[in-house]
Amino acid sequence: HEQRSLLLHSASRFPLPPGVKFSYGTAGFRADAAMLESTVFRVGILAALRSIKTGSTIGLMITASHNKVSDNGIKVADPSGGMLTQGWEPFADALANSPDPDTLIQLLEDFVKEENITLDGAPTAHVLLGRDTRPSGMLLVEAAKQGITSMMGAIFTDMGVVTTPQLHWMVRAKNKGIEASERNYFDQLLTSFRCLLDYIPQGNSVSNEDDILIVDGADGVGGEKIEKLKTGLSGLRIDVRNSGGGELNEGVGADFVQKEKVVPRGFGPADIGIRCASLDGDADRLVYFSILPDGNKISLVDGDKILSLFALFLKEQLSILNVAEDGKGNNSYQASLGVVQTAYANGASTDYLKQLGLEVVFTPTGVKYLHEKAAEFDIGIYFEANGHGTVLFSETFLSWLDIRNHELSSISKGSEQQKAALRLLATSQLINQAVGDALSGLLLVEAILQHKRWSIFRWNELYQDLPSRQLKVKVVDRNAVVTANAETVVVSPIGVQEAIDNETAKYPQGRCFIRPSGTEDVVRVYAEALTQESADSLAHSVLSIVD
Ligand code: NG1
Ligand code: ZN
Repeated sequence: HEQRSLLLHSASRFPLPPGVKFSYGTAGFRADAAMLESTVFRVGILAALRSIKTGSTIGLMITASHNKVSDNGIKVADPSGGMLTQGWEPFADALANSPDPDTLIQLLEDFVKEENITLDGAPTAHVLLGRDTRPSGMLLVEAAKQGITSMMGAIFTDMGVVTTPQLHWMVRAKNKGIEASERNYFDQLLTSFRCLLDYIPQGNSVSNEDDILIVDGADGVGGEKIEKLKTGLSGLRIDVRNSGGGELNEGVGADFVQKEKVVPRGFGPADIGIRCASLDGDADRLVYFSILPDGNKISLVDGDKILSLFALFLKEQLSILNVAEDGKGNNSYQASLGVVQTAYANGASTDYLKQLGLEVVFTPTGVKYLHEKAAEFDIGIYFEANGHGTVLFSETFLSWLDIRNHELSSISKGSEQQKAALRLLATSQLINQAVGDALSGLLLVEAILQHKRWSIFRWNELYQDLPSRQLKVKVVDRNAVVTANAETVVVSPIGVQEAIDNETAKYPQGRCFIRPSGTEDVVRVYAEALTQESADSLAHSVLSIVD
């Protein structure tokens, strides 16, 4: 009928490029931007279907994050603002790879039946679109629009150039009935940041005028957004560099800084001693660093250490809150606090977190896994070592906190307990509940450092990272490597794990694992050991097992 001919017509304008195979991967589809038009068009259709199915607004973000400027990608945000439900990933793969319009339509018909999606009557769908600063984004966003509108009843709102976490935040807000504009996003961040500064313990609030934070914007979208944020910001001085003048992600950004451990472009000896931070190209990753005396190498403060700082602060607030007036713990709520890491977390961070008495859980790489696990706690903190992470608060705990805050404001207004309740509430507003967000993460780090009157050096001393090395290697078929136990063990090909174990055993405190990347055509090797030399040597010998 009508829908069918509409789809046939538009699909014929987006032929599949020959000889490529698309896979939804750890972070949606990614490839050379020139290959992606048909994929983005098809994901537009998928997003419209997902919106019809859920009765909610869905997000589509066009970005290739920290990858090079000639790449691009597309991912879907579900109604909660989180990643696309894993159950739809096989459909996304099939859709992206279907060879011609007829097969595509057959696939859609089958899927619609299987998922009980009703297209009769007057279905409605709404998709929020966003893109990063990549030049290819403009063309690709048009393909997405074509995909969306080839489903009858589907409309889109183009949010223009936004950070990935902004788009996810907007989807979440929209579905909660909150106005989903950029202004609202900034207002929420600024208000909750202000609140955290207002409740800094007496005597700690003297802010040093010379104290400045320098942010490397990776020449992506983050820099310009921080500039906007700054216009409403007080209590923090930020200097932004690499905010779009140079080549995206080239010698700049969180991925570069974390992997290479050298200063990004635009930084140098003049910045020694200053607190610096790096975002990635779409501003969902954040790492901190300070420049070492040689003016080129850096001391890295990675995602694990951001996680540790958050964990320490939140644990402290919870324990202040749980000391009841009558000393019997009345009206206390045993909130569960847990942290989620991947195998890439530095072993020293895991030891530190366990010493704090926290529950540490491991999942495979990929935000979707970490997020899901963190959502099982009242306060769940997750971070990848590369700086992607956030803190999730359960609805139950937030409701309790809200009531408790009201109680406290009548029985002990201004008490330490009430302040702790307010700090926790503000943190839940500041930190993005949809996905890891460099901007909100940065404000939370800054608020906690001021709260504790800590320098970046004091923070970095929480524990000492074990030396590590990450390598990657192109192989014929990376998916021949199959892992288990949160990617720490290779189950196939047979014999590989044994060979890795044999190598690892040669190094004191050695730890090593391999896994196929979900975003690049490589197998990744990670090694950790007591010295940098041994971490390097372990990584290289394991690399030669794979190669
Ligand atoms: P892959 O390529 O699957 O390792 C990388 C990161 C992930 C995650 C995704 C999405 C590493 C080792 N891996 O995934 O943590 O951030 O990109 O961007 O950093
Ligand atoms: Zn990113």
